[in-house]
Amino acid sequence: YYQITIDHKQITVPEGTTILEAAKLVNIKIPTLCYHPDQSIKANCRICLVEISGKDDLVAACSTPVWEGANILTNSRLVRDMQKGVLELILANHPQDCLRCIRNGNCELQNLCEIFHIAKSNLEDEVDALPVDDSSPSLARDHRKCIKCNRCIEMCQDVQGVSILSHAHRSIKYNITPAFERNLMDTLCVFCGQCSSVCPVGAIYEKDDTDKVWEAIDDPKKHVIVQIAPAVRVSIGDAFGMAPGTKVTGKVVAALRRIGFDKVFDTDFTADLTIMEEGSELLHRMKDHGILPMITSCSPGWINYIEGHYPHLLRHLSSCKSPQQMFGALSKTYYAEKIGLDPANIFTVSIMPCTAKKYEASREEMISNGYREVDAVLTTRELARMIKTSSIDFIGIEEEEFDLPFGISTGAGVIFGATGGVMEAALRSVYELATGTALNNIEFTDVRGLEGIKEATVVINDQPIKVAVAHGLSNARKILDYIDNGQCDYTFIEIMCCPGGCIGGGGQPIGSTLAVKEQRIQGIYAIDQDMPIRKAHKNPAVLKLYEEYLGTPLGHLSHKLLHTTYRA
Ligand code: HC0
Repeated sequence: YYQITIDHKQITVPEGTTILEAAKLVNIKIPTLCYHPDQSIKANCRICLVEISGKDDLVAACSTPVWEGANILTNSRLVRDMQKGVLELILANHPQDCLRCIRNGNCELQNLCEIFHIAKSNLEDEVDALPVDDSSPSLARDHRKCIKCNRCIEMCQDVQGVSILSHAHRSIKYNITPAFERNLMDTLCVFCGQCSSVCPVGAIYEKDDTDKVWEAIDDPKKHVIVQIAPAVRVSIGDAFGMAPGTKVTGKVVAALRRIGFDKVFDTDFTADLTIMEEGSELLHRMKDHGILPMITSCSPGWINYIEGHYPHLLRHLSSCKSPQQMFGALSKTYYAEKIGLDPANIFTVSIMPCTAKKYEASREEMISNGYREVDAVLTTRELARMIKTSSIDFIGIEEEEFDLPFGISTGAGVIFGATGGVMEAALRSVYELATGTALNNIEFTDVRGLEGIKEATVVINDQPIKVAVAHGLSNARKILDYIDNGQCDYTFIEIMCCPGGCIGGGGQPIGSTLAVKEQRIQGIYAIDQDMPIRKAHKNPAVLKLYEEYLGTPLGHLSHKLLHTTYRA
């Protein structure tokens, strides 16, 4: 332990504590910009400079460990002048069009400018005008706004292991970009959007599709329906200052009706349907010596990854479309028939925690009955903006229920939103469908939580079945390498692209730290626990859909509408 002094306050801290961490212990907030609580220390923005008293020396608080007798000043004249100077240098190379920026009001650089009262930079705005890359349906990059903090690179290289974003050039031309300054669409980017969720400014962000949705809502000829993904109900509250993990399902439903959607449905319904199809596919492969392990196919960033990086393993993927697309397919067929509308006049929107879902909806395979299955995908962040634009008091709005027939779901559907949830939901059903006996303990806790790769063994008809769950693409890669090396004895694997699963999706409210993700996961399992039905194959609306329309799981119509193929 070391005895140190910060701003004349004495404290004792363990060896290895940084000045930034020590200051936090005595409630002193040193400004930061490149620092992120879940990432490595980068120390490249220099905004956290502090003074070492008596030495006329400045050090970066985020990267400097304390020492015995250290006497640190965080609020001296020198510190304030230097911090403000650093900020002005960053601003000299940053467009000052905050009013038109997607991160206006939610930008770490803008916040610091407010704190330092920077009304106008003393330095001229020197920004060069590289064009905005809006080549992909998921993400846009505005090079001019990048402050070179490197958070996106760490996310892309270390956490996701896809290494699309990297450094280029030196000095004034130094840039963060894909190789050869290509557009994202011309790379193997998986569109997970994890870069956008750690970007402190508006340099990389979700493609905004809200105008498209407003246009459809305002068109009297269009019947506009919407589905909400499992993870959105425990995250959108963050955007309105609610505690992370708070369940706001009924409020989102009410808000969507106020916005003007004609029907409000639940993706959890088609998550249950996915279990019927995927569970049946697994049992079929196990019985008929099909390709094993079978791997889940509902996370679109994961699909992009395996298609781009491990195409020789595509036969391991389940052929099921994701719940988003199953919903879309049914909306243009079964639902259109049921309500007697021409599918050309049905506009289907989904609210997803995910930027890759925008790309998924745009794939040419995702056509049913001659129509695009999902017409527009909004991330949680975009929906929050629409709710604000509509002057809705989200915290005060009274809860409402989903519409029928796609509003009935089970606990199995909602846990899709957390890593391990699809596996747990599948096991709850596969066990009962295979054995014909009731499963008493339905909580498979071995596959829950934030550990990168989780394993479990389940005995079905006296046969031990080994399963695994991975989230975050660098963990997915380890599993794929086991399969490649012939070391894999798993029968079924769940892979989700984003760390934490969809609750940690790249389209979730800004500030989705590890601590926030943990709270969202608790929120998801709490909803499951409160549900009257917790097994997908017991969902009465799903059973009715098979009876009335689809026939049987893996049957002809199910195959046509609910399954897909992949691109090598
Ligand atoms: Fe997910 Fe999904 S669980 S991918 O994370 O399967 O985005 O929440 O909507 O489609 O249901 C995302 C979340 C979904 C889908 C579902 C799956």
